[in-house]
Amino acid sequence: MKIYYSDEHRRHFPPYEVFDGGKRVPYFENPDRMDRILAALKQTDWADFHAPLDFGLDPILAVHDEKYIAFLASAWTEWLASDPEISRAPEDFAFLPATFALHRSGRVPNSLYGKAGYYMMDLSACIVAGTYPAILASANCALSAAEYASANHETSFGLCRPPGHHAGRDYAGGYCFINNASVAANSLSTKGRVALLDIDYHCGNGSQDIFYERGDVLTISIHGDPDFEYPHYFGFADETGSGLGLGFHRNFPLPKGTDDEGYLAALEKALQLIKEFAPDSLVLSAGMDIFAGDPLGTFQLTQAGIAAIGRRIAAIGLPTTIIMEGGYANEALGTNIMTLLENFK
Ligand code: SP5
Ligand code: ZN
Repeated sequence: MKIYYSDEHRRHFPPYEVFDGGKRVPYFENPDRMDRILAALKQTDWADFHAPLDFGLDPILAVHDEKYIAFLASAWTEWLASDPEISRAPEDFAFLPATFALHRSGRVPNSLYGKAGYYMMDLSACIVAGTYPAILASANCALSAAEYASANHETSFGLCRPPGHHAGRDYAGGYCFINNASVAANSLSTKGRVALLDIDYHCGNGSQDIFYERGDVLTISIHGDPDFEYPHYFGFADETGSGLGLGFHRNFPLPKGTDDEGYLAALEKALQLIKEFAPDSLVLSAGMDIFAGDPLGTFQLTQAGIAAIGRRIAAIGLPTTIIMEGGYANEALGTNIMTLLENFK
């Protein structure tokens, strides 16, 4: 299997994030995640690693707001220039706002902190010196995987970091800046109908936002119910798209503690919808935070459950672009992703 990966992600390693209750904790979405996956995949005889191609900004700007991307590109250097305390020890800091826009008016502030509160939904999408090159490389991994899958009618893997599915058209959040899976799905949509299935533990609110009014890309997310889980404001079952997109978005919110059986029942329904849509290709947002014991999850999926998920998705027989999303039980992450992928090789 072709796997697209770049070491550029290492440049994005914020020293902390802020949890509920204002708790400052070490950054869960860390480079060690990739090291665990690389170690596991390098032990197989089927993982074929490639550096991503550079697709430039056009495919990114096809799904993201131009001013939002410009903010991501310049925020760190502007911040550094604005505050001598930061420039004395930049590696100790993460650029984050302390004021958020809530219901946005469309009036983008001119000030840097104003922009940050406008373009960020939470305190986890921290910007550091290397964030921008890392997110571009991550998007290029997704695009490279999509191009290979579509040209060869095969399954490929974009080993993306940072992840992407929480990033909307014009906002960052949940460790995500550029929505890698949506960038890939949008590029594939120029060649045919696309389904984007999101199995990360958290609702793929960014992908939902990006394709909400489109009928040519079916988006489906299976996740912890926003009634108790992040991202709190999106991912309810009655959100089904609007305008031309009405009926082309579906959410499967599941209870705390969902096990293999409960999860696979929801997956069957999602796969049935995908079959009815009859897409030409599939994008899979693959978050492994569904695994039992994930520090950010509550589901109880076993390794056998993850294998079954892979088997059932592979069985629908579509060329699939698999995109890495979350998963924070680092010790198990390599084995989990290998267990998922080996069904598609
Ligand atoms: C890509 C992805 O998986 N992003 C997830 C971002 C989740 N951020 C919210 C974290 C809420 C943490 N709750 C911790 C419970 C600790 N027991
Ligand atoms: Zn997640």
